[in-house]
Amino acid sequence: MTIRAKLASLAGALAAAAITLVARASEEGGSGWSQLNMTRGVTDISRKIYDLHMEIFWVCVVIAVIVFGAMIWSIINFRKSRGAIPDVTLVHNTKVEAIWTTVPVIILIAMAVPAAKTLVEIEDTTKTELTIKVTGFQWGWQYDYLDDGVAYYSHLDRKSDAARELLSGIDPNTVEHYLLNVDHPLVVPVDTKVRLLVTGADVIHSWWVPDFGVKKDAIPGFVNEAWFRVDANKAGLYRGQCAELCGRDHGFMPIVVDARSKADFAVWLKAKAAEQAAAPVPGAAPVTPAPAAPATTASLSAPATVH
Ligand SMILES: [Cu+2]
Repeated sequence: MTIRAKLASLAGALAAAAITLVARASEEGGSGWSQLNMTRGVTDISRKIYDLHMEIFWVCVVIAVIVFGAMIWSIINFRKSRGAIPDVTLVHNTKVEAIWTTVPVIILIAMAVPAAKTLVEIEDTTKTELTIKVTGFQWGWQYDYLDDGVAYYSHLDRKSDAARELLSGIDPNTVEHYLLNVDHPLVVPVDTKVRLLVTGADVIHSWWVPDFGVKKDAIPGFVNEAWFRVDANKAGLYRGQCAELCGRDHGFMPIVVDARSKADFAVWLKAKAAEQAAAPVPGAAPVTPAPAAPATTASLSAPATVH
């Protein structure tokens, strides 16, 4: 096989692989390319992260086209078989070296400024309205509504758990949201700045929900902060997974967030607090007395914790 034939067959194989990937992505819903890309998400921050990602992606594309274009053009036009003679005027040429040092520096600064701005916003956990402690453990999550006396565990749902057993005989394709469903989702209100205090009970885990643009390591002995504010009109279920290899069942500790309207959330929180006051969950945080005033939308929108 000549080199040319080998290259042709390699290019053919790559193109076929790319087509399969896009076709498969389109089957799974949404258009092909949007499935291959990051999600735009349902928070202001997730959209900013997405826009930043696209901006820098296009910078990379332009650089790649210019650099690879010049390279390929030079390789073809100045090949030895055409009798090309090396031009050494550019070797150790101060002017050229100054240009190809300055231009990348300018490009890097131009990219660093918007990236830093978004990063600062991501880290800004001031003026939060609800604080939830998230503890990752082998293998699940514990959610602790610090100001409301509500705490519970969130595990892989039973259907996925039964199907994933070795020789279970259950076809995973028949299980809805296989390995992406939990028994007790994290319930949060929309249009509310929710602060998460993320920690680990045993090894390092990572709380990751792509639609919120949140991925935070849960490290034993450390408390990491993260926050999100789900768009007011985007109530619904959002799924994520542990994103830090944490042991045998790392793949079996999904995350589900149930974003509800402020009123629905207030009702849920009150009911859950009453339920837990009646029968405290073993291992859960001590229950604080329920507030005298009923939890209303108004009391929710007022900042519970201001820093
Ligand atoms: Cu984990």
